[in-house]
Amino acid sequence: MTELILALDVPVKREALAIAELCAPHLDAIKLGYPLVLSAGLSIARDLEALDLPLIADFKLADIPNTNRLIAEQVFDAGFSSIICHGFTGGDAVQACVDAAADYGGACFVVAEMSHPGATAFFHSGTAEKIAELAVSCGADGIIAPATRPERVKILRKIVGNRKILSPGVGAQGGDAAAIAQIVDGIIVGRAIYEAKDPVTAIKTFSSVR
Ligand code: OMP
Repeated sequence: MTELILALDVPVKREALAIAELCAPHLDAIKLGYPLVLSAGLSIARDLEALDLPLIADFKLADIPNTNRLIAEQVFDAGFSSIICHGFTGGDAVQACVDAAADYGGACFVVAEMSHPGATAFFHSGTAEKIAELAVSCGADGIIAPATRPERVKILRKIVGNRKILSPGVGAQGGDAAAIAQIVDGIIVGRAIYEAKDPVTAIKTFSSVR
């Protein structure tokens, strides 16, 4: 079954914890990034520990290898189980993230192509394909690919084989959950859940298609 991952981009700690607790029984993982961690700190991972869900750190690491490793180590030390990094930085920078993840028994996902409209300016013309190849050659656990462009995900799937594809862009960004759930390993959903009047009912609409 396709995993359901909540993007917890709620910048008020108290509200984020309440939504996470409410949604946790219906989720496979929670993804946290700058909006929440900049306001609540990395220790938010410990606050969410009791929910017993994998926590994905979405800082889209995009630095030199040494800096990527230093950031990744802090993230894993804080209790996260996966990191997301960019791939356009090249093989050595991605390898630093993959190696750091491996040292902690964690996972590393590489952004191959982004989901927003502007992403086509740089990720198309073969770039996403090259990044997906890089993710495979570095031994990454998988890639991030856009739910807003299932036809592109199919192309990237041919490159990454059975490595995981996690896909954001359903709901608020217009991607069709039912269509994308057939071809990826996990869908990442934020606003369509945490901004819903009833987040659990919203989750159930996503759960029903996977
Ligand atoms: P919603 O658009 O609210 O569902 O949130 C989507 C989540 O996925 C946000 O946390 C984004 O930062 C993230 N995301 C994308 O939307 N597009 C991408 O191409 C990559 C990501 C990501 O790496 O998670």
